[in-house]
Amino acid sequence: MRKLQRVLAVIGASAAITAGMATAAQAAGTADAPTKSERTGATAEYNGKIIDLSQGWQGATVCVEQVAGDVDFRCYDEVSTYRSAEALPQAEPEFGVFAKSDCPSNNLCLWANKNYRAAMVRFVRRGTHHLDDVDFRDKATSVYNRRTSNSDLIDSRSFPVQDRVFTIKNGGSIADLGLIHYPGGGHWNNKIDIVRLN
Ligand SMILES: [Ca+2]
Repeated sequence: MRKLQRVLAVIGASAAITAGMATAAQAAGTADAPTKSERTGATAEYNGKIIDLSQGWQGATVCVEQVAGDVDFRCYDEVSTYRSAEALPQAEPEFGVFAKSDCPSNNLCLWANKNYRAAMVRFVRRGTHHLDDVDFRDKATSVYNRRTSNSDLIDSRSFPVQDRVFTIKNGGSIADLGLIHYPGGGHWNNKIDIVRLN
């Protein structure tokens, strides 16, 4: 199953939908970017149960978007467990510390602390992802767009003020969004509400 998921990750979201997984894609908000009132929180499998990620991570430290299956995300509470399950290198500078290498190819990853540390959420499906669906709105401090196309990091603004959009190119990473200038003053730390994978 894991192998299949990796293969699908490479093929991409459109192929997954073609394979009859449109329902799962829509649940993740990738279809028509529904408004908040139309959306439900993302589902996640965590320690053998299904949780609603929008209501909190319940102790999880890393949540990984799934390409296929009954849930939108899979969450882990141990770094080592996550790395084993996802076939990532176990080497790490300090115990329990995340690293940029925890974000594999084709993914866009957000971390709660700078230098790619603390809680991490991983997205792989092309399209719009509302971070309040995964309880990560206004929480991202570092980002790695390990994809072959650019992605948009968006801070929602109330009409008539336009949303602020920061485009991060393919392969780009930012260790501290606090160093990125925000239009009109301030910085991008803890600002991102939506990510769009192109
Ligand atoms: Ca915001």
